[in-house]
Amino acid sequence: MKGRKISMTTVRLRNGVIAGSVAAVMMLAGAAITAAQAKTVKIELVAKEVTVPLDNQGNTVAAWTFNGQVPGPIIRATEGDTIEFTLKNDAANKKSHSIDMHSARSDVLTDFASIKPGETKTFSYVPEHPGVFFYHCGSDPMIQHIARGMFGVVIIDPKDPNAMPKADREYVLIEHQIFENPEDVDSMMANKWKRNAFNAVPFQYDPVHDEHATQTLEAKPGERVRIYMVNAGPNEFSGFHPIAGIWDRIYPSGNPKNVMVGMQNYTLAPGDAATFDLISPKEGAYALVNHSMRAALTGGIAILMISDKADPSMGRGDKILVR
Ligand SMILES: [Cu+2]
Repeated sequence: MKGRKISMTTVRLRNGVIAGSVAAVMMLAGAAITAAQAKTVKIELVAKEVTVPLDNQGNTVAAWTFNGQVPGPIIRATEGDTIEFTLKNDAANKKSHSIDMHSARSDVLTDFASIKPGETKTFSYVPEHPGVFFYHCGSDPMIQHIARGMFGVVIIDPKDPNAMPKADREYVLIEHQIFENPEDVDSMMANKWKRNAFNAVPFQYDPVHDEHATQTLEAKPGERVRIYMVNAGPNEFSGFHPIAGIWDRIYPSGNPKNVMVGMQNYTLAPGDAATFDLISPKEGAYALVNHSMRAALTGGIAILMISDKADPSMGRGDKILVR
């Protein structure tokens, strides 16, 4: 097309957030079309069978992962972008792996099908709904591929920047159960999990219940703290509650059109996700929990410290998913 210029750049941030390219500057007959109207985001995930941290004391476990980390990288784009997605199965792996992308309308038999070690697949889609979505490996047995760590979050920001109140800080929490023996699929089917966690490590953000925990989530009084919460399961429902707080707003599936206010608890089914906003009027602490006590007391607690001295880097940039 005469007068049309398209350029694309993919941006991969340090923290494993794979985010929007500064893409597609299009000029048609002298009229500029903004990047928001025509952006292509290239995403590449690599299935890797590696060892990852299991607890706050430095013990590790043989995991199956995306990009060598549990959870996998945050994938972030804007409603209406084109996502060009590539999955590679590392040649050093022993198992087939796949992607099940909840933010896509796609084809389970081709796009979501398993690939063998050394193979690669690519497909494109346009995320038409803003929100927060689960992604995971769907290879057989799916319960084991999820339980061993092959999951992550997709955040699709609304095209309208004013669709939701602006968040001052953002955090990703992906809840999941941990089984004693990652090879024992029977125990997974029997739901005999031993511990529960946000983001791979039980009590990772809870020095109250684990003296080896070294960090908490942080914010200042009056700030709107936005939690992107995913229930990776593989089996348990999660009743997400802020002890000592009330959710200012909850957006099921993270869509700004699905808004609930003044909520104490909201249930996420396995495979579901939602956006939770919290504002504290004063200094103090919240304990963000799955209010199912077995889940909370085996690791599903995250402390959100509210302080005037909150670290300005927390909940921003590479500290949205705190590792
Ligand atoms: Cu897998």
